[in-house]
Amino acid sequence: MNTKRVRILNKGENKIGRIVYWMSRDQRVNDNWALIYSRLLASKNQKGLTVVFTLADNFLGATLRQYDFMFEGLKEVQVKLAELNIPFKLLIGNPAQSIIDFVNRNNISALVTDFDPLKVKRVWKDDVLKNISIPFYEVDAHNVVPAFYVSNKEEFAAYTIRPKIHKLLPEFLDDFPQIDYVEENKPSDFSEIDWERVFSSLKVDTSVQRVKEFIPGENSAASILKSFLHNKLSNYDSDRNNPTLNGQSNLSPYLHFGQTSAQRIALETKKNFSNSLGAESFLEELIVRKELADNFCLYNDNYDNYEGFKNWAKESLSKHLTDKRDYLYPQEKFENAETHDNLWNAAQIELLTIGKMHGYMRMYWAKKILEWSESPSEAMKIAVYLNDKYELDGRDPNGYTGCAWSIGGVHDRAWFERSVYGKIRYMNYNGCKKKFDVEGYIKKQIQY
Ligand code: FAD
Ligand code: FO1
Repeated sequence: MNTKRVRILNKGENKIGRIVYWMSRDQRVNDNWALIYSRLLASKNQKGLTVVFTLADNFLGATLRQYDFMFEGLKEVQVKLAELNIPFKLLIGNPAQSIIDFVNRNNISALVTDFDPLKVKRVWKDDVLKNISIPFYEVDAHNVVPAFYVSNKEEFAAYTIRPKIHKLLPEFLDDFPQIDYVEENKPSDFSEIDWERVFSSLKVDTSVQRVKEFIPGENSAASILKSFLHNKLSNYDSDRNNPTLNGQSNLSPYLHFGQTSAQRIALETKKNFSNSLGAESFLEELIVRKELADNFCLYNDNYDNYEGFKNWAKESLSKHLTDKRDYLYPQEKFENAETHDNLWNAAQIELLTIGKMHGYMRMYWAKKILEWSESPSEAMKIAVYLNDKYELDGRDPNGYTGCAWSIGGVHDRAWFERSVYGKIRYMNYNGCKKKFDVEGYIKKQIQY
């Protein structure tokens, strides 16, 4: 395993004992570098290995919809780990405190966790660092090229990070070793999880219903990938920006919860479909765009708010702060799809009902929130709030970056100036009409 995927958060004193993988972002057994590294440490120690997941209430505004999807995936993780004789523990309460107590009470000799650039995760890890003395490792199991290795600064745009990623792909797009059975674990290391009781004890917003379009879990992700590569990849480049077609992979909920590995998807695509028409643009999105989002969140602490925008954008937007808005809506008008624009409302209805808005519509959707809100910072707040409350794939670096791109021109260039938008790229209804059958898209959402 390429140890450049590992960052030592705490050297700590070495002792012989059980290894713990604190699973968080990458909630899967196959193709998971954090689990692979934990397995390596356990085999060196000839001691057992436990996987621990700390359950946080109301994670970044997540609702029943997302917790339901995540729980189903975690149940599958527990089953797959048991086949390898690895126990899975679900700890309730403050995640950092839960893991500190678990480590200090169970003679754990090293702690491994998966990399995540979000601020909330950094807080958890900092708390843990202050309260444990054993070695603590962070493994990037989410990106093909580790985010902390590909660049040590906030990248300006896709064109600046792309060459850095492409240069390193031959080294990091390598295959995954198998995880072998953990002899050292004993039956007493395992404990039952009362999933229903835990789920019903969650204090989450139950008004956002679970979705039925997407079957959660590692197995489902693998079959979605297979059918995408065989049936949709060849038309991906032409179809992916047409919201009336189902041309995208629909892998984002699985990537977000780590129920599939972007590296595995890239390996499959390159190995069996490299000459497919859509392969190149699919890999561009899956690797360059996605890893650019992690880079943005890793190095810009204001990734989720107006302050995170570039200066050129903030100057331009504030120059137009007092421009008259043709329409002005409060958050709940947006939330209830009650604007004057039936195309925008249809996109919001898709978000409310399906839990996954088409990628092209997300740009239009966020830019119109900028156009119809009293300020860009208010617009960013509303877009992030709605995105994280209703998107299955929300609460993700891709989402904060997507909102910042749409509203604040992050990773985009300045466009010719206009009212309200300033130099932020503009999109409008007529532009959509030229690109796809707007009426068809609206009808599809309304009848839903
Ligand atoms: P595909 O087109 O099949 O792409 C495959 C994968 O490539 C995606 O799953 C994703 O991991 C990556 N990818 C594709 N487009 C982008 C992109 N623009 N930026 C970063 N990675 C990308 N993506 C999320 O995962 N979660 C979000 O909350 C989210 N919110 C967004 C909000 C706005 C305003 C915008 C403009 C974009 C947002 N995106 C978000 C990015 C993109 O729209 C989604 O990743 C994509 O639509 C997911 O569907 P898919 O997996 O079927 O896409
Ligand atoms: N990660 C955790 O470690 N514990 C949680 O309880 C948890 C809940 C959760 C709910 C919704 C959601 O979208 C993500 C959630 N995550 C949780 C984090 C997730 O695994 C990802 O790490 C980040 O959201 C993306 O970086």
